[in-house]
Amino acid sequence: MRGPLTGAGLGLILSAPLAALFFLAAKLLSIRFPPFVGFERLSRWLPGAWVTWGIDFMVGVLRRFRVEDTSRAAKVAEQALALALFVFACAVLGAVLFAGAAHVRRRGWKLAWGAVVGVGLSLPWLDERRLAASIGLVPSGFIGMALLLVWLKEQWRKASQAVQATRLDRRRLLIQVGGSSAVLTLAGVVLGRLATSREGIGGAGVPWSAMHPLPNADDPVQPVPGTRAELTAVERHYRVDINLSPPQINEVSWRLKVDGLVKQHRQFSLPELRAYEPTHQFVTLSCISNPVAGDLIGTTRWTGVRLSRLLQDVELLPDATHLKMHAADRYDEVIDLERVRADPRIMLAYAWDGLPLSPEHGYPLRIYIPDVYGMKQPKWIVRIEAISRAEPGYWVRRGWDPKAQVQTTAVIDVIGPTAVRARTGEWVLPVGGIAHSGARGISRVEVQVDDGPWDLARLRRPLSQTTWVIWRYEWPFREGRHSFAVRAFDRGGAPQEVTPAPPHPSGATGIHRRSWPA
Ligand SMILES: Nc1nc2c(c(=O)[nH]1)N[C@H]1C(S)=C(S)[C@@H](COP(=O)(O)O)O[C@H]1N2
Ligand SMILES: [Mo]
Repeated sequence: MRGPLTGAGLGLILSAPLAALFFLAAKLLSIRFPPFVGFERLSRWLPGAWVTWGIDFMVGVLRRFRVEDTSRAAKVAEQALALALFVFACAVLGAVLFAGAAHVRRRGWKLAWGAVVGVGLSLPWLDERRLAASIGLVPSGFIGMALLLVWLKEQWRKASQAVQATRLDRRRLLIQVGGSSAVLTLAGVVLGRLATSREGIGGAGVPWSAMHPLPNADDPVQPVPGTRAELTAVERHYRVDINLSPPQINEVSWRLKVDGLVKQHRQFSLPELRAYEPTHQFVTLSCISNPVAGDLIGTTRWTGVRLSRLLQDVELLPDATHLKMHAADRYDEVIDLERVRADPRIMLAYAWDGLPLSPEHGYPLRIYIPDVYGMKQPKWIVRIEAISRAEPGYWVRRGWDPKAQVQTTAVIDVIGPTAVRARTGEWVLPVGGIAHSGARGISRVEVQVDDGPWDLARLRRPLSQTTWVIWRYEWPFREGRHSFAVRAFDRGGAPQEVTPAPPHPSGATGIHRRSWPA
């Protein structure tokens, strides 16, 4: 038993320099970081229910710790998990290697065994999108590590068999291995970082919002200070997707392919798409995993080409009824052609707030579909395929609502912090927040304090029919501790769902409550 354990320990130590080497090499070869590839593969592979549970759990923990930016923290947590998985695999490699090598005498066979185990364990980390480069890198890394381990096993044995000062010899070996590992790790990370800083992708320029007033700037209903920003800065917009690092797409070689049930396959370059008359729309995008009052929701100004307009230049065959959108990360979703033809707001977007999409948010092209959660709206689109029937998309296949229509919700962002003197002379406590109902708008927001009646809040004119609405309420102040609740009604007067439901499978519902003072 000592053998495999020692092997696992040495594998654990060596996983650090191997990861650092991969980090540097991945940058230089422009392939994805192998530990991330393995984790992404696993997350696409596991049953949807497990992944959903994992995401819910993570969002829950992050919220409990009141993390500022859930989606960013979640990505960091996932990346840490990916590294942990990689370290674990290296420990397994060490254990298997030591266990097997104990049964072979000849040095040649030991080395052969090392190579076999190395190749075997390298398979899950290969990047299928850059197979050649990744086959050049990953197996050699693992084989190198395996051979090093075989050699170390020999050294370990010698150290153990030395006539005297056994402990010391072993300790010296460990210190040597650990020390060189640390140095190599540091070097790999530093060099890798240097290689990254040279990449610098686009994104330069001035956002639209820095040069233009918002369309509702003159509205007399101003947000209560402490309400979230009405227009989310793009770098503060939540990010949710199935990747640990976003697909890096080169605009020069990228094409939007349109094929399937079409008379003739078409390809569009980004300049060709930009040459169409652009359409602009203020949009609130929300993740279906967003809990009531969560931060997986954001609003910005989308620019793109109307999908219905683009389709005029593609000859669809009569039996085409749906469009399947394929993304560079192998994400996919399907949309009804009737809906596309009926809704001119549906666009293929290439800009947010006047700037090209960032790599995280779908550069170079993503779709906007009003009234549905983000899961229905692929980023990094590379291909649109005309098909003749509905098909479940990525998250639908994993158990989420096929329609994924945005739920009506209202959120209290801020209470107070203190009562203020109103113009009428009485003391009021300002309360403010947002309400959102996809593209169905908000007609009414009501606030209830303690067991009092539901009272109307004032609504600020929204940026568009497809964004959240900012509301505010002046509560006639009374001393003591109070509980505040808020509820919303959509444009048609339909009340929000007040029964609490978790995000899975159809989006979170329920009344948001807060007490004051906190
Ligand atoms: N290609 C691709 N598109 C995707 C996803 C993804 O994983 N891959 N995630 C979807 C989900 S679940 C959401 S909530 C939105 C989030 O968009 P954002 O990260 O720009 O806020 O992207 C959607 N589009
Ligand atoms: Mo999402």
